[in-house]
Amino acid sequence: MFCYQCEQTDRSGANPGCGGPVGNCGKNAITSDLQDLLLHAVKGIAQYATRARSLGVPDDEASEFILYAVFTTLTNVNFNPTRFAGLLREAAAVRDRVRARYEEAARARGLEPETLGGPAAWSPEADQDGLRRQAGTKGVLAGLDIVGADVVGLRNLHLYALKGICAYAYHACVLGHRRPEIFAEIEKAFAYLAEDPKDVEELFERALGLGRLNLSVIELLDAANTGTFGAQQPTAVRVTPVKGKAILVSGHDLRDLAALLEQTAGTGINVYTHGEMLPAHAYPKLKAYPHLVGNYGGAWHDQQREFAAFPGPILMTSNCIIEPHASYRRRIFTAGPVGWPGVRHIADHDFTPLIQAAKATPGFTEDGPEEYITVGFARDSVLAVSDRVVEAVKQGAIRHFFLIGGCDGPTPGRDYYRELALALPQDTVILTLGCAKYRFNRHDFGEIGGIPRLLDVGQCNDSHSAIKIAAALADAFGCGINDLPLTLTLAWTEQKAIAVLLTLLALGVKDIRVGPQPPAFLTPALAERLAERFGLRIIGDVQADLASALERA
Ligand code: SF4
Ligand code: SF3
Repeated sequence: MFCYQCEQTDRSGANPGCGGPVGNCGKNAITSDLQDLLLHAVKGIAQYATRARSLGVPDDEASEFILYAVFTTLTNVNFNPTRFAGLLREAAAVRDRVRARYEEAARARGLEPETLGGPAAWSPEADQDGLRRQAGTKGVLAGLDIVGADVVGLRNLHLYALKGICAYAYHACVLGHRRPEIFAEIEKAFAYLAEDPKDVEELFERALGLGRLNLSVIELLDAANTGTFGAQQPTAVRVTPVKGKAILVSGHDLRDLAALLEQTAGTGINVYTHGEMLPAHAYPKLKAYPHLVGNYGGAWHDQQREFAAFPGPILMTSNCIIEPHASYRRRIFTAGPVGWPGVRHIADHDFTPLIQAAKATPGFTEDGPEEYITVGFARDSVLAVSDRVVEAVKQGAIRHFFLIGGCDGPTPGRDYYRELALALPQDTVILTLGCAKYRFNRHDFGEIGGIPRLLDVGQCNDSHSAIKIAAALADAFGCGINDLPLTLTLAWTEQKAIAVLLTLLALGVKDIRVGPQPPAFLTPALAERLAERFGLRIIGDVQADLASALERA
């Protein structure tokens, strides 16, 4: 096993990365190896899929399989080796189907079909040991001794951005929003990786191309969410318990939440959001369910303590799951790409077992004190008051905007984001998205002329909304995004953040600060290049960063 895809990777040695029997997230070596092999298999599907598509016989089911399979390999999604062994067999079958379509289409046109090598020629060994043996040469450091660390780092930048892109595209897809050109681009990018590219310049530029691809994907996801559930509206969300039976829903998948709300309607069971599910309260078609009563707990890394204390079953719809304690292992369930060995998985949106578990658990025996936070400042809510915002800036009532977005995590250095938010002067506005906001979103930041100082744009999945807001402000002021009084400070944990970062860079956004630690797969030379071209920097001292941001304003 070797994995260095996330911020919490082991940095204790000279070369950062999780090796040994278990990674810092709890992913064991078997699972990690099978994930590597699954990504190899996906590259093989993509090799044939690109050719089938170019002959006019795309296989959309194969494209959707790629989204799902890749999503399972994101940090803190799926830890179940049995599921990966199954996915590997499915991947081989999907690849065979796509190959057959391609070959048939080629012959129908009088062409001799190509016989492809590399990942396309892989066939799975019969058992887990055999699969792990195959994985041995397919890890993320493959070719290091031949092509060097920069090339390997750039290949992995592609791979991890693609993981984020596939996760976002999967969320859009399950809501019925698919675009053939997005499938095509994802397949092309995996097929490109299958060729073991070596050209640093080309890899670098194509990485920015993945940023542009992700922009299309998050735009599609925005359309999927708002098209299905309505545009987010500013909404006060209760953050304390309501007496009664309870179910907790975590992760990012709004469709799962909607299905659960429908199935629990009229049962007397209350539904709470956790972690990245918080913005769900802002969607008209979700908040219409009166039993969606509130938000419970904070960001994902506190879940072992919080889930142990929650008096009902819990549903994990996407990242981030961590090893369930024995105290709640019988009442946590997974759905979609998520998995943990021994945890019950709901594959068909029939949440009956969860509802039964809720009825059998005590629920909250009394109401907590009434406390609320406000969410729902996605693009429509902010653009609705953009005249007032622009006026407040012109009059000097708002001096600067800080977007503090991205992921929270257990690693050191993350208090930076809370300290920064609390240190910001009263004439500044904070935009948040992702789960990093849990470090400070219970704080009362007050208002500026009726505009809340803390505006939560939503999940990390709502980053398109933040880009729209910035673009609208730039329009209103007749300037570019880089000329706005706006500082972007990002926290990252997993691979969706990599995709979003590439999107921002592809849009030409400069001087982003990211932390707490740089990605381990970026070599010093690559980090230097990003710093030179985009001014991308790692977070430093709160007061010094704040002073430099306000000085630039
Ligand atoms: Fe380590 Fe992160 Fe990989 Fe888990 S996902 S094994 S913590 S680098
Ligand atoms: Fe958080 Fe896992 Fe990324 Fe969606 S829930 S921001 S870390």
